[in-house]
Amino acid sequence: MKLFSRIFGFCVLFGLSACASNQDYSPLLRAEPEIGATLTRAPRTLRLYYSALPDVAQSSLRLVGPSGEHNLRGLHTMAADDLMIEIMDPLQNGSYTVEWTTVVADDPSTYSGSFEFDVAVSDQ
Ligand SMILES: [Cu+2]
Repeated sequence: MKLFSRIFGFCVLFGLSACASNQDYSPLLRAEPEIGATLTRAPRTLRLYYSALPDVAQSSLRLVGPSGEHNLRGLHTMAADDLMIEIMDPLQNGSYTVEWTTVVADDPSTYSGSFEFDVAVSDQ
């Protein structure tokens, strides 16, 4: 709510339409795999940590790699302000993009974003 009132104040000052299309705030704090990391072992799960507890029912994750979109299963929270999901098919070497959408705590906004990591397993 503190954040909401700050954004609201900003909107009143600079105009609602400009503010609505220019939302720089992201509740994503960090992730496993780490944002921008190069991994020498392929990950089996994705875990994203937010500034408050995500609503799983209003959240989604996608993982897109060199061979397209991967199958993910069982989106849940470990109740540590996180979202977690299992990667069903093995990841080959290459660059991967995680796309996320979520709603956190009692903040009415839907947030989304993406980040990348690389897989570089030496025996592949
Ligand atoms: Cu879990």
